[in-house]
Amino acid sequence: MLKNLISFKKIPLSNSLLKNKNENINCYDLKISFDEDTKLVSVVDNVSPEKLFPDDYVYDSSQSITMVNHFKDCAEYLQKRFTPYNTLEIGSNSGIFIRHFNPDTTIAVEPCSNFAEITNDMEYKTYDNFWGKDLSELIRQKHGKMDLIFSANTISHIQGLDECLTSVKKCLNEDGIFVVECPSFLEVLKGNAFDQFYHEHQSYFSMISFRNLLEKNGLKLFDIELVPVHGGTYRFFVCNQDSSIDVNYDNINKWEKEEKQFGVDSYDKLKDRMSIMKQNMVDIKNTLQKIKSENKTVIGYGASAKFIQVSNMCDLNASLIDYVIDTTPDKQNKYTPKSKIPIKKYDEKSLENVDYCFLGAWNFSSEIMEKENKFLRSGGKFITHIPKLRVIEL
Ligand code: JHZ
Repeated sequence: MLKNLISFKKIPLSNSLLKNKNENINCYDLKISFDEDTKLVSVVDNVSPEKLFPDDYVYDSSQSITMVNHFKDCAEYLQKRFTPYNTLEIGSNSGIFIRHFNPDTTIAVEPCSNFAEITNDMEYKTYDNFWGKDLSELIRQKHGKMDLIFSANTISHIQGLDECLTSVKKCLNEDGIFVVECPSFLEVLKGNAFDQFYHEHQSYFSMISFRNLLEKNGLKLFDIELVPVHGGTYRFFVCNQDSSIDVNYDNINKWEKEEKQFGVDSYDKLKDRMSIMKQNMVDIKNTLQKIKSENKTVIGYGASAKFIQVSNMCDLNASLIDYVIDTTPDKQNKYTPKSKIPIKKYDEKSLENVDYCFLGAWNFSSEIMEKENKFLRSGGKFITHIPKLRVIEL
């Protein structure tokens, strides 16, 4: 049974940037629900995947050194641990992970054709379709079953999880491994990261809910790790239900205990966490209003999907955040949807004459603090709202 956890009215799609300020934009209600049966927290579907992931999708995972290093290390680790002959990646974006594999035995799925083109040019056969029954059957017929299927920040974007998971199962060799990375819902809660709620993020997996879904679809969780990207990411290791692979019960039981203690499987406890998140939203607007009343310059750092959510959930606009800087060429010279904050190109002089930077890319805080040490040393300040609002200064 689905129960409403938190709802937001008229929220634009987080990556639907405006080319000009007066462009019309579609907004949709954002309703997050809790399923008492599977314990899954998810968006109540109301936007089609084609609208969410168009052929000019702007998010490029290669814009951060942290992510480039993360996926290189991950690729090397998985090849060493599982020695796969052939590999499939679901949701390959700009090829940040797949580039560390042999193109002759590796294929990819990426529905955003602007990104599929990049990996096709890198000689990785890339299907620019949405993952599901039809595509998985085509892949199985053409390429056979896979030793390794990898998917980062994509399974949590897919509507229709049962079809998604049975399609994975059908493409997996008897002793094949399915590795999934996605933000840990436990860490989302610990960080009060309300900005992780957006239409692209269909599911918010706890280990408990993900394991329930796997079991429902003939798959088994055999190990789990927490990796320190995107505010805390779970790396799930999955195999066929009847595979002989050893299950790491120590790890799994440890996380189950921690999740239960925190209340990720309890509707009432989750409701309490939502109240803390709501307070976080109020604090952001109040603080920005106060700082702006002192005539300070405040800009956003990183026009992430999360920044755009913060701007709309907290009802911000360019009178509170003058503009936001970002390194992604496809985001620059556009506006955040609805909140209409200009997005400017990042360069070495971007922080000159700036008093405060609101950390839109808070998940890259260490990378950014290191890069912007000069700004901090000259008295510049960062504002972060994770896990609660605070100013960072030297
Ligand atoms: P970043 C995306 O979310 C969308 P976003 C998606 N739905 C998803 O699941 C997660 O990723 C994983 C910029 N930047 O990675 C680059 C700088 O300008 O937190 C990005 O635009 N300078 C697929 O969009 C943005 O910030 C920098 O130094 O919330 C960060 O976006 C750095 C480090 C980043 O993901």
